[in-house]
Amino acid sequence: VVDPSVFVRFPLTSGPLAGEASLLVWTTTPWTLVSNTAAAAHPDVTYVVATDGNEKLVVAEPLLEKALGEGWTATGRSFTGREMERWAYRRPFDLVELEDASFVVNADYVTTEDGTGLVHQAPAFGEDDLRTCRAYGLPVINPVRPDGTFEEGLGLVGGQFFKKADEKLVADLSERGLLFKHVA
Ligand code: VAL
Repeated sequence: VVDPSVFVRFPLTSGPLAGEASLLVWTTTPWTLVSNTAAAAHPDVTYVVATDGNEKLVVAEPLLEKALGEGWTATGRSFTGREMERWAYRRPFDLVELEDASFVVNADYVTTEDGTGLVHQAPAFGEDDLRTCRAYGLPVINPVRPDGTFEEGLGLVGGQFFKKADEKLVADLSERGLLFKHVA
């Protein structure tokens, strides 16, 4: 089974681009977006604000073309990952309770090989994520039970097997205009 990769808009709610641009965040495990606590940026990478004339997305400079494709250009505004630290965003799903989270963290393991240079963080499901998020005092959210199903009462994923939830979650992101790209 090849994991799908999804590119998701995380609308910024604090910092200089609040209400104006979204982080474009990449993940290969959409079902873990329910447990998102942060988005990781490399402190030394330059991130650009790109536009298609309609909306603005933040991506790592070296990945602009690869991530966004034709029709997107840099606006001239850029920030280092270090400057973006703690910018807050609206998380993709609010199915579980979460406080004092949903902001940009810095992590050295983020690369500019694939994706957008902004990596979705779910500390319950990744070692790097756990280490990174711990350093920021972020909680570990795990709504998946030992049998691999989501806890009941979690809206569109409640009771579902985690891998099966991918499809529903991606469809929901798409309906809400948050899905930029889905590479199956
Ligand atoms: N960070 C990883 C991802 O984006 C997981 C472990 C959540 O797919």
